[in-house]
Amino acid sequence: MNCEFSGKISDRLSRLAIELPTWGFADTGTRFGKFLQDAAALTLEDKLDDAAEVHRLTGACPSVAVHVLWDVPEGGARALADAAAVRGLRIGSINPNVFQDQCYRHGSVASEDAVVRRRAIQHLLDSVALARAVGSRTLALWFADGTNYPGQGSFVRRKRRFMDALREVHDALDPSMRMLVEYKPFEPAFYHTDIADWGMAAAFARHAGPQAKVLVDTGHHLPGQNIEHIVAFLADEGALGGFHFNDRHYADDDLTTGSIDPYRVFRIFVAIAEAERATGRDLDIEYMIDQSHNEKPKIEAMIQTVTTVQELFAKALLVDLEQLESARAANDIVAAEECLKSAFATDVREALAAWREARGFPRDPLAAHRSSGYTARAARARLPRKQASGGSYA
Ligand code: AFD
Ligand code: MN
Ligand code: MN
Repeated sequence: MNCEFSGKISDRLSRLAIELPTWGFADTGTRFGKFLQDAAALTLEDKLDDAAEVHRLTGACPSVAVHVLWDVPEGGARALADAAAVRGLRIGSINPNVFQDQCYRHGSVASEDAVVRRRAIQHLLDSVALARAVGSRTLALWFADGTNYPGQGSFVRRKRRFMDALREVHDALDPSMRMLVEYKPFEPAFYHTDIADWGMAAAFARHAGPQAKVLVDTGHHLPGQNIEHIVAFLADEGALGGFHFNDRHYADDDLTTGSIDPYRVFRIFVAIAEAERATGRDLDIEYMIDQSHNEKPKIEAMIQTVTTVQELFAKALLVDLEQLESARAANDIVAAEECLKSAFATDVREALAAWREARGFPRDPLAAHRSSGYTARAARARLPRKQASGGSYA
């Protein structure tokens, strides 16, 4: 079943900004190793060039998430903001790194070592200053803190350290800023993670202050969890800050969004559509991609993700919410379910292609990229630099 977008859907789609992560353009891997791609981004400029290519072809990705220790150039914040602006982009969420340095072996803000805790909090405060300097309003906080063995740590003492640290960081935010507290049930810690689920993240956010919200990473749920229920609950609480989109078959697999279970992403967007209908306005949340493209060409994977998010969001906007409410009121389960199934079954690709064309973008961004020769040019330009840098590229 094909469709045409109403003005309302077309307008709402044009307000769906999808943030790209710098780390999605660089060589990544698993703990078992990295497989290098000739065209993978090496430098911040490479990453921003690649993000600009995705935005050029989709028009939906004006901002780029950065990781503080991986992306901030020598010239600091000004150079970072300028490097984005010159490519028609802006810096989006600031992601501190309090998980990779040796001192964080036994945790960051939850560490038993007060010096380590202080260093981690200072890095978070420096990240707030960086956000201020580049004009970002969002601090995206993910912590690897946790333990690997029973008895290793005091759950409560660690909880209180997090509450103190997040409160201190929250109080350093400018009024326009927000901190998004991300949760993850396991990995790299395998016995407990200090911010393990949405409830803990919501409690930490509530304790930190009104500018703290919850960041829902779609890959950070144990099998069987109902993510759309979590999203609806957090949105109704005013506690939803945004998403890290990816897909998973087993755990935090960071596969491309909608590649495994598009119906799950669609149901999340139906929860968003219902929340926006209830409030009469767009939810003020960040739609961010957080994926590792270990096998797929990175820009192709990113474009696939953006167009899939647009498709599923458009399908969710097709759900007749009035009809759904009537079916619910009548306990007509089948009719209610059919409201979702018929919207999900609608092929929106032609309508999306026309919508893109009307806004001056390629009807098929992926095909446009694949025929552009961009990746081959990037590989020619970057491979010599990689080989010159030695290491695993040699
Ligand atoms: C890893 C973590 C988490 C975090 C991301 C970017 O699991 O999702 O948001 O890295 O730092 O995927
Ligand atoms: Mn994430
Ligand atoms: Mn993750």
